[in-house]
Amino acid sequence: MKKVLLTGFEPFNHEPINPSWEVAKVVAEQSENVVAVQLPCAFDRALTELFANIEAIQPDVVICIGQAGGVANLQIERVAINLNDATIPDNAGQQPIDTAVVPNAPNAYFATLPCKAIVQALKTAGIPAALSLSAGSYVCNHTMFGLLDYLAKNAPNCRGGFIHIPFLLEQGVRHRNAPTMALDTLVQGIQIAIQTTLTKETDLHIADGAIY
Ligand code: PCA
Repeated sequence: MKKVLLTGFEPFNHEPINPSWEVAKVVAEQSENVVAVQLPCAFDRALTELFANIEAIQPDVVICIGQAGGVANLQIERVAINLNDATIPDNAGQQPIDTAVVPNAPNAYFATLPCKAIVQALKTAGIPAALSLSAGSYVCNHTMFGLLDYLAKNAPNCRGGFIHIPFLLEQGVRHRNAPTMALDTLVQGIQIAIQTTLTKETDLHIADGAIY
């Protein structure tokens, strides 16, 4: 059975919860091949803890999840860039500006998940989803870039990527007019992303009639 490492982040920026961790926990509880790990929202430790868990668990797939307050879809990230440019400090007080995630590494990596097939599967299930071409330049992009660089150099058969998710319903009470999504929908969405990854080695294309 293929092993999946699913990560979520601790809360940041004055939020009491982070939906990415709430979702990762439940998905792992419900599937025997999924291990959930909480990452700190901190530039340095997010990657050291991610790499230690990849070494311990030896997963076939790594999917990291993060909160993107203000989005209305599950955003399947296609690209990570080699740039840290934080507009707020992380939970350790670090605020890197215009630095590299990994010095002397490529400028960008593409996710190795079947991103378009995931979007199509989510939309078919009635869950709002979109491809995204930027994971930002904060801790999530940092984590995605570090993950893809690590996998390219150390575990080329392991596939990896990142999914940004909206606020949970309960966070909406603190953010007037911000889109929110129910926990059950997000859990189902991440389960679909995992299943699609495990069943599709290659991605879909518009020529296959894909909807994305
Ligand atoms: N979202 C932040 C970092 C942690 C999280 O859940 C981001 O989008 O960079």
